[in-house]
Amino acid sequence: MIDLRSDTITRPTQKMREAMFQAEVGDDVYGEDPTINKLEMLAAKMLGKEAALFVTSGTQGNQIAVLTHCRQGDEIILDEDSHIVFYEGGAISAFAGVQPRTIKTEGGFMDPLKLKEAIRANDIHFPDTSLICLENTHNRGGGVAIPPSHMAELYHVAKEHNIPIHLDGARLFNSAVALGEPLTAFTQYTTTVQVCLSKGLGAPVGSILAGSKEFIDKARKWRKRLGGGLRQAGVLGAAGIIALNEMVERLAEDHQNAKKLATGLNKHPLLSVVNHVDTNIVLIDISETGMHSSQFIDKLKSQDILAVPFGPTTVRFTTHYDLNMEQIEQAIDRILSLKF
Ligand code: TLP
Repeated sequence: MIDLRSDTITRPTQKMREAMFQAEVGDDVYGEDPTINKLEMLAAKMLGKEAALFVTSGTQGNQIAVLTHCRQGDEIILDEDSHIVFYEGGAISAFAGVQPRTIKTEGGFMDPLKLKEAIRANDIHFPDTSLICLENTHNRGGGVAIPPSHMAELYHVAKEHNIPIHLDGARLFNSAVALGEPLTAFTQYTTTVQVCLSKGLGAPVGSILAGSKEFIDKARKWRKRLGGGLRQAGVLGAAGIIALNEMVERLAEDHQNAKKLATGLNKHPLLSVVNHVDTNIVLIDISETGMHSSQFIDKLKSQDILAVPFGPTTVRFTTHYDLNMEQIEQAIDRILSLKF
């Protein structure tokens, strides 16, 4: 099976498994897990923030960020196609009780003017705008790497209105590698950031939420309230340390594989790649086949290829370190031979 559904399917490397086996641990709710403490310090340093918190997932990291930044009844501004709006089960409304004010972006690039216009004035009728959420890379935009210069423009609008920015950086490492920029080039324009260890970096579980020490102290309490206070979490943290220290640069291979896949799939007369392949995501439009994406995915499955639907006529393929160039070539050959 050639599994191109997501980079979340990667399994921990041998080195991660050994580090997990040998991890020094303690009770992290008491702040006594040395491996988690080391991971959080390392992550904070890499992200250029004062402090960091290990959380169970990207979704939990984003939700804790919203809970910590906002109060019930506040409004938060975000892209209508952002993961937080599209894929988190309405959690911002269910848990934080905030109202989303969504903006249509150009493939993940939020127009600073539209952002400015969406910020509420001080009026008794209006909710308070208490947070702006950005996403980089942008998943539904096709893994687009948003350059720091664009983030700077949005940051200046936010700063003018004294509104914090939370970055859903589930795949921020992909942007950093694709654009050849350090992580801090992006995070300098954020108040808080969430990054996933369990996507392209290959750790089995976990994300990092980073920000000021004061913010992370409050976030730690939210994590506990949500039942995310783990005990001997160093078993997981040990894999996270390897993810941060050893798995970032190799993302370039995934990006190369995605470009190869895109070039290959474009040769099919009925398929067309619709995104600019900056990182590890390829989106194809299948409307010319006359199929719905779920039928197309079943057809792929019969050829031992897995992908995910991204709309009625759009399908997503994601490359990752559990797939090598040879498997990408096999996937291309099999897809090019499909008849509709
Ligand atoms: N995205 C998953 C699915 O949920 C769609 C995927 O396969 O791409 N932010 C972004 C931008 C994400 O893409 C994801 C996961 C998350 C947050 C949530 O991370 P987890 O799955 O750890 O909760």
